[in-house]
Amino acid sequence: TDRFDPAVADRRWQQRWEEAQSFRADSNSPKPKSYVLEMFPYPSGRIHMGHVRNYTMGDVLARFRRMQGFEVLHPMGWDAFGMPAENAAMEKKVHPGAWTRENIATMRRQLQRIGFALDWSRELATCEPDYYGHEQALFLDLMEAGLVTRKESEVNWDPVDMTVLANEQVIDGRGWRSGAVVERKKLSQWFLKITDFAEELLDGLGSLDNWPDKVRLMQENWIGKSQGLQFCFRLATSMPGGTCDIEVFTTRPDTIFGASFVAISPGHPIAEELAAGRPEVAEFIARARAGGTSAAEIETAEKLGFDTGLEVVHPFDDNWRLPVWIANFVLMDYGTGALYGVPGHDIRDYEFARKYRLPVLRVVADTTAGASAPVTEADTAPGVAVNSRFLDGMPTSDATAEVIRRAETAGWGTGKTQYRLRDWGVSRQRYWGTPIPVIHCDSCGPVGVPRDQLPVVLPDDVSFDIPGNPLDRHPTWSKVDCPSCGGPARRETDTLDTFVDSSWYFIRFASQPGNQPFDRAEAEKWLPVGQYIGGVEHAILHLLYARFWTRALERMGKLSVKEPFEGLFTQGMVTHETYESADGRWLNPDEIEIREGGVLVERATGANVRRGRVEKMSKSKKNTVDPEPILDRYGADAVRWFMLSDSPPERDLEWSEGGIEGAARFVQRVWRLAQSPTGNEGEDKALARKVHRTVAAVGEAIEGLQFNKSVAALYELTSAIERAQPSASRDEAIRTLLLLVAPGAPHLAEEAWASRSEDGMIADAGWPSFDPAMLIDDEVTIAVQVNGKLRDTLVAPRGTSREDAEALALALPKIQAQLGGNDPRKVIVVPDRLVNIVA
Ligand code: ANZ
Ligand code: ZN
Repeated sequence: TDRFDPAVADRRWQQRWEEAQSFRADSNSPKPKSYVLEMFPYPSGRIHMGHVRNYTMGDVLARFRRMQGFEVLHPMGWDAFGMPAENAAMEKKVHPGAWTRENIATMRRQLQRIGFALDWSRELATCEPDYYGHEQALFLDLMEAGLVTRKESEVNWDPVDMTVLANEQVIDGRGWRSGAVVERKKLSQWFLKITDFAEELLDGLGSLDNWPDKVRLMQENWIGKSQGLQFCFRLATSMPGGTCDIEVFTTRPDTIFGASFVAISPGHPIAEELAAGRPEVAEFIARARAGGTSAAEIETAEKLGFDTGLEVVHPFDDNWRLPVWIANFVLMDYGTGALYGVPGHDIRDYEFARKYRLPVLRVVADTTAGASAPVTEADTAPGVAVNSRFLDGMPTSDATAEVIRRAETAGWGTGKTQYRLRDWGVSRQRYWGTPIPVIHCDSCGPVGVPRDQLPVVLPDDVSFDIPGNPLDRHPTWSKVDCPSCGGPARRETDTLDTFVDSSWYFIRFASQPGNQPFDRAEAEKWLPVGQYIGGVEHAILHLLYARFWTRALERMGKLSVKEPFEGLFTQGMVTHETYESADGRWLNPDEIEIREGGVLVERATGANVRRGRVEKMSKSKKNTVDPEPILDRYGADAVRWFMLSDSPPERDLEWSEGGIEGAARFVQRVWRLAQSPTGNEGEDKALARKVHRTVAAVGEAIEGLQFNKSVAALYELTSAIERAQPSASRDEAIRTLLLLVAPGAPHLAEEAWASRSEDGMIADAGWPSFDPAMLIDDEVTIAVQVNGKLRDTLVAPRGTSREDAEALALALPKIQAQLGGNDPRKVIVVPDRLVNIVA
């Protein structure tokens, strides 16, 4: 047939691959192993273009590796716990489980339509007891290894809904449902001791050569190692010598003579002590606690302070007193929950000092001459110490070392390495998550659930009619006997952060026995993941937690892998124009029509539409394009091809009608070539060389995840074949073309392969090799100038003689036209480069 029909072919080959179990990963295969993984999706409802792009990239690599002779593991599953399912339960009255499983079914069917080379036999969903039960076992392992702690920590509290809110549920300081101003509230919660691994996690970044630099840098900053000084201030009212009243941590000991106040967190024990006796302090603390707990919320909130009236003594001067304030920007769980403020050189301190009229001193300047320059904004750059007594003139780093040295010698402070990284709070006061396998007993304290009672399964009979955690109000679920003393006890009703689920799914993909989380020997055959592909939004949390989890398993002797992801690639987003109606509504591309002259109108009303910016596809801007109708119309390969073709994969890809149509045309062009008669004779050396070059270029591009480059090389080869005369070389070129397009357009490749009566499926074919000798260019392009001006070029064999080059140049029609029938006065030839004709 003269047209490739994806409606028939897609289905056919998907079925064949399925029947042949082509993409099943055999852990016992003697072949070298390759593990290709894309971040597994959250089953939100339907596949979106971002998924399609992400999974197409991984698929091309997985298919390429398979053709290269690797045993490939390319699995798929579902990050299935989380808030949206509970929101759906509250809004639509469907059970989170039913909602999630239905979405999984839809999205699985959609992914299958795109023809991804996935090992579906390893599919998993984190919301199934068969997954989270093993996670509970791992949690118990961590508990036994001392890597789990329970401590008080602040959560976002919605005082109207009387519920804990996730950070995402706090919008501009208010609860997303109630609109009430959110408060910070202390709760006892479970933490994983990721801080024990801070140095290791930082160090390990150095070995991740195949990670983007920007991601490594983001992790480094997140871990935030800083060298500083921890020391005690003595209250002016306490006796001199040895008293530690307020301990502070600073990374800038060099600025100690610029201190103008000491600030403590609203949660600091001294603040709480003062509040007990003074209602105005209690009232201030309540006010300071309003607003969310996220760093961004605290950073942007207005600075609030309360002068306690207390004073402390400067460590270098017994007569120097500093006032003690309670300030909302001081975090309780960082450093010591207290600091000394240096408004001249710290942005937050500056803002605070201006508001409360505290002194602003300059103690750092570019040079000693700048000592009296006024401070008009916090000057955070290093320089030399000024107005700082014995430190004057010292560069910042020396001054820092000097203060630490003096503090340590005199015994009032110690140099300290500090990490910004906090322990990982994993308690969520939610239903749709992995139940934390702990039982609380009044006499025994928290006790791990005995392993033979795992999994602790979520109860199905829950209601979402009122806010809060349904597990808390379930009539029976939490009432259990203490596993230790047998007395009445209470099941933990917090569930695990969903980032725990995604911290080890790649291990479970590699090995999934029924009786344990994974089989060590089998998992180690596959791990680490060779290439991990996903969104840059996971650059910090997910990737850091997974690294931690892997190292924790390693430390516990359960896995000898230190880094889970050897290669990481963060792909760009899929974007689309936005459209806005005359009355300011965002319109979906479906709702508009292009009239003559490119004028956009709203289909329903005929009113003009404003073309907005190109932005990431999102529901809120209504600029999404649903992949499914596109698949119906163009077939899987055109969609896949477009995802690969238009932009470098790390950049954004703008969805366009023209782009998908171009991809669809390419599919048909390849198909038409494949239908040309075979059995031709004769050699076409130029074409053969082009084929070898393309094999080399496409292989190198896919290896480097530069899919757009591989596409460009294939466009070139296709055009070259189209231009060539029938020959044995051309037959061979078409065959190779099919092998090269197979990772990107596998249905087309299979259908064409079969139509040419090739053996077996292309999915089982080997990647073509190339002859390096054929890569060397033996033709050159020679510039032809007339009177020094470029007029034309010619292609000639390398090493063409001066005489031949001159003759070829003079025979060019454009040059003859330039000469107008006259003989040239002189001809200068630079062999293989240039012919210059002087007329
Ligand atoms: C004096 C000073 C002077 C500071 C100066 C900075 C600049 P990093 O570098 O992020 O680790 N700090 C200490 N504990 C804090 C807390 N619980 N909440 C908020 N801020 C706190 O930050 C360390 C710096 O953050 C410390 O150094 C302290 O302010 C502040 F020109 O001390 B600095
Ligand atoms: Zn007990």
